[in-house]
Amino acid sequence: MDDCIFCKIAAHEIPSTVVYEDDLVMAFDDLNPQAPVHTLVIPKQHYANIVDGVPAETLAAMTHAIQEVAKAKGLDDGFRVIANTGAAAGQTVMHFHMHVLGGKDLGENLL
Ligand code: DGP
Repeated sequence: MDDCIFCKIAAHEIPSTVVYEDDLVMAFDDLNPQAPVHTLVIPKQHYANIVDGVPAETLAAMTHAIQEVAKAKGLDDGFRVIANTGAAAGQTVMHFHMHVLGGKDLGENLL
């Protein structure tokens, strides 16, 4: 996708703080963190959201990346994973991503 900022991050055309990367996925720190740890996990291939036909292999790679983020960031006490899906849910970047949030007591806040 030519105009997609996360496609450009995945292709290293736009710089980001990479936490984990493999052939299928990338994890990088959010530009506007909502918690002490706020990392995004994306597929390198463009999918609009979690229900846009994402292959099982890619979903498994994203789960693995979440584990790697938790390890790298020391999220031993727990963390939250959120995938805003569609504009009404607050999705602003229409390239599937999962937020990994932690590093403080998140309580019952939604994000
Ligand atoms: P969402 O609202 O679920 O679509 O979250 C999009 C997130 O992406 C938001 O928390 C800010 C982050 N973001 C947007 N543009 C960039 C960028 O260029 N670099 C990084 N690292 N994060 C970005």
